[in-house]
Amino acid sequence: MAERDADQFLSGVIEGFYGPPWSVLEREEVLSWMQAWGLNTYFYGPKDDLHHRIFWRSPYAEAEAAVVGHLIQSCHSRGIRFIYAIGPGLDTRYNDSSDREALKGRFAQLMELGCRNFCLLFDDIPDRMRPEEIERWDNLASAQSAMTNELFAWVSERAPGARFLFCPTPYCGRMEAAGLGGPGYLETIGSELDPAIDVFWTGPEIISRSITLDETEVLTAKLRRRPMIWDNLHANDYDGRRFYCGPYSGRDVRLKDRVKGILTNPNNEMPLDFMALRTLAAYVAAGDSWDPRAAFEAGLREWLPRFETVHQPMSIEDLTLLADCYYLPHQDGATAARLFADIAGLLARDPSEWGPEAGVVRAEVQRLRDLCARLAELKCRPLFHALSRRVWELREEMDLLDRYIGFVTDPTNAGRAFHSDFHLTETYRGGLVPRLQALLVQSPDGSIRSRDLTRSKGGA
Ligand code: GDL
Repeated sequence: MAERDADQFLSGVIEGFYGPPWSVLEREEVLSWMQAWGLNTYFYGPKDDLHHRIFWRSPYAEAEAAVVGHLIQSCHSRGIRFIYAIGPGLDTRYNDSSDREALKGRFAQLMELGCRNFCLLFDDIPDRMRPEEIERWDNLASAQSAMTNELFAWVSERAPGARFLFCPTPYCGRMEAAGLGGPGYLETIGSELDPAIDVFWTGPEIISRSITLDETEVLTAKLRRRPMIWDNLHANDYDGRRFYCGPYSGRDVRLKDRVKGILTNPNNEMPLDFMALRTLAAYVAAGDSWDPRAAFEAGLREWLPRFETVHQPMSIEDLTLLADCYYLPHQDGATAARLFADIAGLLARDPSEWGPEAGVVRAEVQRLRDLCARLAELKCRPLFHALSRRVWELREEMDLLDRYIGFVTDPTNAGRAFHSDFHLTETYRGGLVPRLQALLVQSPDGSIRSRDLTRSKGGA
C-alpha cells in the first residue's frame, strides 16, 4: 500500500450490517466492482461474524482464518486497502489489561494473515461503565481513548503508517444531542484520542438524508480532526422489506474536502448494491458539480445488462421504474413518486367521479405488476433471489389495485363489496407483526400514539 497511507482519502465499502455476512463469492464481486470503479478501501466489520462482536476475544479457527486471509490477499492483489474491525464494547472491561491483551492477540492473528489496518468499534453498546472503571477513568470517552491509543501504539510499532479507526459510542448528531456517552464525550475524544486515529461519524442521524458542510465543520472542531464518514444511506438491515438503489445523494460534492473519507455500509443483499457503490464511486470521482439523478441514470445503463431475461427483455424504462420504487430511505424515485401520486389521487375520489384517467392509472399499475412478475425470468439468479421477496410484496399490491380499479369501474358491480380471492385475510398482510404495527400509529411529524387513543380523541 502507498507510503503515505495516512493521508489518503478513503473511499469504499463497509461490510458492517446486522445479518448474514457476505459469502466469499459476493465479496469477490464487490472487490471487482471497487477495483473497476476506483474505490480504495474494504472495511470488514459484519456485526454477525461472531468473532467481530460477541466472541471478540476468541481468535478465528483455522478454516475461518483461511477465509479472512483469502479476503485480505484478494484486496491487496487488487490494490484495495483492507481494514479489520473489532467491536469489543458489549462486555469489555476497560481497566482490565487481559482484555487489551486479548485484542492484541486478535490483531496479531490478523497481521499474520496480512492485515495492517484496524478499527475499534464502540457503536451500539451500553454507554455505562462499572464502578471501578468510573473511579479510574471518570468517563467513557477517556476509557475508550486510553484503550484505543494503546492498541494503536501496538499496531503502529508493527505496521508503521497503517490506518487506525475508531467508532465512538455516540456516532451521529441525534445520539450526541441525547447525551449518549456522557457530557462532553466528543470533546474528550478530540483531546485524548491520538490525533492520527480516524473517527467515524454517520451524520445527523444513523441513516442521514443529508450531511451538511456546516455540521461537519462543528464536528471537526470538537474532534480536532476531520471525521471519517460511515454512510448508512443505502443500509437496509433495519427493514428487510426494502432495499435502496437510488444514487448517492444529500452530500455536497465539497464534503469530500472536509472529511477523511467516505465508506458506505450498503444493502445486505450484495447483488442489490451495484447502484450504491457505482454512484458513490462516481461522486468520489466527480469534480465541482454533482447531479445525483444523472449519476443514477448513468449507473442504471451500466446495471441493465445484468437484467438479461430468458424471454421478454428488460428495457431501461423498466429498470428505471423498478429502481425508482426502491430508491432511497427518505425518497421515492421520480417515476415511482408519480405513480404513487396518480394512484393516491384516484383513490381519494369517489369512483363515481372517475373518468378515463382510471384506465390510465390501471395500465400503469398493470405494467409495474407485470414487470415484478418478469423478474423471475432473470438469468442472473443471485440477482433474482435478492429481489424476489421484496418485489413479491410490491407485485401483490399492484395486483390488488388492478383488481380493485377493474371492479369498481365495472357498472355491473354497483353496490357490491369488493373481495379478492388472491388477497385473503390472514395470508395477505397477515401475521403478528402487521397486527402489532397497526396498534401504534405514527404521524408525519414522527409522534407515535395508540391507534385506539387516536380514534377516541378524533371521535372516530
Ligand atoms: C448502525 C450500525 C450499523 C448498522 C446501521 C444500519 C453504525 C456505526 N452502526 O447503527 O452496523 O448496519 O446502523 O442499521 O452505523
